[in-house]
Amino acid sequence: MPTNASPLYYLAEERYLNAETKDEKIAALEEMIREIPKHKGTENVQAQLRTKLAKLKKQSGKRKTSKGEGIEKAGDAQLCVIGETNSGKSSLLKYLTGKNIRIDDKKYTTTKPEVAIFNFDGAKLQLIEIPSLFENAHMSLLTTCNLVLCLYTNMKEKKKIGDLLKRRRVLSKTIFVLSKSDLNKEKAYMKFSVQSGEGVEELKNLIWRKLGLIRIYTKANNKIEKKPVVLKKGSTIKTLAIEIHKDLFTDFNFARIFDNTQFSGKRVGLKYKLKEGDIVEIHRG
Ligand SMILES: Nc1nc2c(ncn2[C@@H]2O[C@H](COP(=O)(O)OP(=O)(O)OP(=O)(O)O)[C@@H](O)[C@H]2O)c(=O)[nH]1
Ligand SMILES: [Mg+2]
Repeated sequence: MPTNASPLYYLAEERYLNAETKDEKIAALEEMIREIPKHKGTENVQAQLRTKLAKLKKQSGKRKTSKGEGIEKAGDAQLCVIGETNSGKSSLLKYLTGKNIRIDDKKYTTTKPEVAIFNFDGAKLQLIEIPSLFENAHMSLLTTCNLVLCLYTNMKEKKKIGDLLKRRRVLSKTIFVLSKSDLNKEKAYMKFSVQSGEGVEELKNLIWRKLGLIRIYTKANNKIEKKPVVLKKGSTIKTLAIEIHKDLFTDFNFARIFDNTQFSGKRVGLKYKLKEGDIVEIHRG
């Protein structure tokens, strides 16, 4: 396991391990190589990853790397927003991120991927609107992103985009959401409206749960850091210590966990499994 790897590295690694096709494996490996911290300690792992990638590419006859339209990953996770034209993709991006994006009831207003960062209680989620022309170059972003949000306003749209996502093998990381619920009285598991605000909080929470990430707050000198460290669900104190600074791991003595249970303040070791919202104070030896 590489030291100081970001949550995105682990998500890519998980995708690599669960990949069913060579193309998915290649995309996941490319991401692992992008995300792995570049220092001496990881040189061996980097070399192993590159060898695996070269072998896979040779087998699948592909040499060119897909750079996802040159959009650099940023933040703690990357989400693609897809849907038929006029389904309200830009409106959702604007609502969540505040970015001034062109919104219009004319068809195909967005022709290039729109990128904006959504700050979700300290976690930074990169949102990308996929233009509804569904060009291959844009659709390749679906493979490497962490989550796909599929907006639809009726069942016909849901079926059409659902089929596209199935062919791209990204259904398992897709959330289907009925948009414009102020106009649309159709029943849906998840629906929202940027007009009335209905369902937006529920949608944010669902996104967070589906990403499988947790926010951990560090405490030092009696002060709780406002900005959380974002980790993969199931991470331990060890992952946290390495993520903050490798010295914290090598000098580790014990940690204290502050939470809303009766055990708040208890001492724990490196193997302790963290949970969403934990406040952690690390003590060096
Ligand atoms: N009533 C209502 N109108 C909405 C809502 N969301 C978006 N709209 C309207 O729907 C139209 C299309 O919205 P956009 O956000 O531009 O849709 P889009 O999916 O980005 O469309 P393209 O980029 O053109 O493919 C605009 O006129 C929006 O004002 C909503 O929640 N309620
Ligand atoms: Mg748009």
